[in-house]
Amino acid sequence: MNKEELQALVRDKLKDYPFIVVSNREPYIHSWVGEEIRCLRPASGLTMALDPVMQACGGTWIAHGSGDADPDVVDKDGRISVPTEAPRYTLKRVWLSKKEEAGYYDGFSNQALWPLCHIVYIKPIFRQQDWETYNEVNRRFADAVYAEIGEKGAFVFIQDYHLALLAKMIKERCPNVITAQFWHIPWPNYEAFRICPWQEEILDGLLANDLIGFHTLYHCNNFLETVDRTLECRIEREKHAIVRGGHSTWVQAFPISVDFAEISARSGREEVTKEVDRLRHEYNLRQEFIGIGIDRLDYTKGIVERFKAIDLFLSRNPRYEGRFTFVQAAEPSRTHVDEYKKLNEEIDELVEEINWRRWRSRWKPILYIKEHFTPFTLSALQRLASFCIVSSLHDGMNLVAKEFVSSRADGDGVLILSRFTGAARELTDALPVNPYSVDDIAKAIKAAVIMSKKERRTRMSALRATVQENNIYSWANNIISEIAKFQFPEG
Ligand code: GDG
Repeated sequence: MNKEELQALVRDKLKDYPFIVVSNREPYIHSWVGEEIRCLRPASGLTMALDPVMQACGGTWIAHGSGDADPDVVDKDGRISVPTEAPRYTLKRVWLSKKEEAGYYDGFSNQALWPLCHIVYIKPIFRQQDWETYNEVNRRFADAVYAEIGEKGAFVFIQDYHLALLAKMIKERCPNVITAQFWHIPWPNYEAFRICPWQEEILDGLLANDLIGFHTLYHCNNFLETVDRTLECRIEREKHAIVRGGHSTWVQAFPISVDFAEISARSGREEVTKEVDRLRHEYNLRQEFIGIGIDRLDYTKGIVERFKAIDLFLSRNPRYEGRFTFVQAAEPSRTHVDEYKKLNEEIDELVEEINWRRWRSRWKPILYIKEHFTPFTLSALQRLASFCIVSSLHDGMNLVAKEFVSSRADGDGVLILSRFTGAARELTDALPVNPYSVDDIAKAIKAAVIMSKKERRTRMSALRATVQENNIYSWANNIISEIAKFQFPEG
């Protein structure tokens, strides 16, 4: 499936119904840099995945306007056409106060739901005030959807855990919509989820959807089990449906992906070749082996374990000292949340300690760069790498793994991949690791650097075929084809 085929499908299946995407994070952020306004793409798996779909389908994307220049570039209704250089769809921004952001985003979304759904042994924090703000902000998004479609028929595609109550709120006011929600993070088992004091309200909100999607069948089954043990309802397992109060919600797995064709083509462009040269020169990346990691700075991504493994690998294999550098691109994330501040400090100290102990002349084992990169720089990093480590302790999918594979049009490079990512279920030609075992990751690094060119190429070719086949357009196609089976109410 490609972009054009998806466009044809949307024209055919959704006909004249508006296509609305709603998410917390916006796909383009406008910021002031001195006297100039710059537009940047956030480091977010969700927006990276959905932007090509929206570019293909058109429609309206409603999201929180988080950039300091966002209000300066929109019309009176908060709208702007994006991408600005070649507009394909409308971005409508919802404005939130600092207090709302603190309670809904930093608070309930990222200190309660995020650690609740990722089993990495960080205790969720449930504050009554955060929950109330989360409700209010979901209501603000519902108002924005209503302002956009009124009582007309429409297809509303809700994203993620920030908006668990939205479908119910929308349906109370917009009876002619069909809603689908994609949950981008894992859904834990019932035992884990039931500690949430508002578990029933969250499930009640989600079940207003006609369709709920997760990355894997395992997450779907966890969800069905949670609903079955929490609410009065009927589960039709063979149909993967939940029937409650006469309404059915279908629950299905749709493994998300990336724009393989675009990323693959980008990696061969002249700009990327120049960027590879610049990086080599600027950071003195002339070693025989370059490993890379690209992540939001998040405790679920297993960055600490990765660095300890690099240290262990060098202790066991001292002949690689000076011949190997690991480049970690880490974009700071959720910086107001205490757990993230702690992680930031922990990683800074760890890198400092490892590099201090091992440096020689101009060489250090870890090059830790904490900044936002452009997609071109990310492509360049991916191209110059001998291997990429994705060591998430728990991850819904992980797009970095799929982006690395897509960018290796040269057919080389090794992917070391945590077993606890959704991606590990599809990318079976990667080197699998248990990220809790530093020893396991260190052995995988060794395996990557000694792997023969023939084996690297065989594995990479299989990985590329998988991502090429199940790309982001196939993902959108699968969801939209399911939606099209519902009868759109007359509006
Ligand atoms: C959630 C789920 C699921 C990173 N640094 C920069 C940058 N990035 C981009 C990467 C990638 C994205 O951010 C991160 O995506 P992931 O999938 O790895 O992780 P989450 O953000 O946690 O995403 C995840 C995803 O949703 C989609 O459903 O896969 O499991 O947790 O695209 O390349 N992008 C730019 N500069 C950076 O410095 N431009």
